[in-house]
Amino acid sequence: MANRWKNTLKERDVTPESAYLNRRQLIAGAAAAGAFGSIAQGAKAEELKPNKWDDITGYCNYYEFGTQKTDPAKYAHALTIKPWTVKIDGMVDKPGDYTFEDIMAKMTVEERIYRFRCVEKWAMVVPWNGFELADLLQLAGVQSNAKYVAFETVLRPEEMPGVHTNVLDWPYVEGLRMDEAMHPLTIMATGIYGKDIPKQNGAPLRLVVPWKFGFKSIKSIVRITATEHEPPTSWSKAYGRAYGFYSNVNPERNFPWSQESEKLLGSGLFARPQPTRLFNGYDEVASLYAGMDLQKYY
Ligand SMILES: Nc1nc2c(c(=O)[nH]1)N[C@H]1C(S)=C(S)[C@@H](COP(=O)(O)O)O[C@H]1N2
Ligand SMILES: [Mo]
Repeated sequence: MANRWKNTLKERDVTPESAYLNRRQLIAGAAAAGAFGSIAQGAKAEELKPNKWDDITGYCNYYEFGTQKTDPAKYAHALTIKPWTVKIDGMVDKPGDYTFEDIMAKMTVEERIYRFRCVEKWAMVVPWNGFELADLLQLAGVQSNAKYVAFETVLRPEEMPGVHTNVLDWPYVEGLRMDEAMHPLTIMATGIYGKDIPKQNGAPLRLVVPWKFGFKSIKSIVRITATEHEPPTSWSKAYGRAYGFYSNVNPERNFPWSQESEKLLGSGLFARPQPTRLFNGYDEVASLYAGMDLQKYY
């Protein structure tokens, strides 16, 4: 739906070519100007060549539709996404059921080309369309003493063949610390390549946090709760020793397996793995974790 909305803009439209091509200048410039934080793109734009549509939409993790990579593309068509409402509650001044249309009428959709890294060691580059989560939280009047944000995926057993197994506790839940949620790199994606986001990728709206392992980027969100306490997350409930609340991309993580390298999707069976980068290359988030032991807070 992304491009149907009149306030849709592309990064290219608002950013001079030279700035678009240079992340560091862009971020530094944005900080200096104090105004253009929303166009910050992160991780070396000049190197980012998006993966093909078929790779992005055909190789998915969405366990509600099955655990095979091709299951979501096969079964997610059954998901009803109209009408869609997101309940925003907890520590907000304007709690309520927000329809997808209400939200989209108020948000500015941009294109964000981001690296995306799954804990399974595959990576891809996705041209998302979406809006900053911070804008939605502000729309709901998030209160200044809220410390975390919790998210929940829709749960519809009649439409989701995978939820009849207990591979995870349903519904799928995730969470962010408030400063992570408010960071300009954190978006709610509603499209890919300028088209509506496919159901297998989390239609009609899903979180994208490019510096964290992919499982933090929760799909098909129906509830967002501002809270004082760190919320439970599906993968830490399932296997907390491996998958903690933070789950920042980190080449030094070595449990349950080494995260030292990754392989770009579509690069071919015999392509060489490439080194994993701390925070998936989005160095600008490092300050969020200053003084934290990333081995302890994994
Ligand atoms: N609700 C829900 N969200 C989810 C998942 C899931 O199984 N259910 N899988 C996660 C994992 S492990 C990854 S890697 C990404 C995959 O997103 P993609 O299929 O769009 O590439 O979605 C994440 N969000
Ligand atoms: Mo993942």
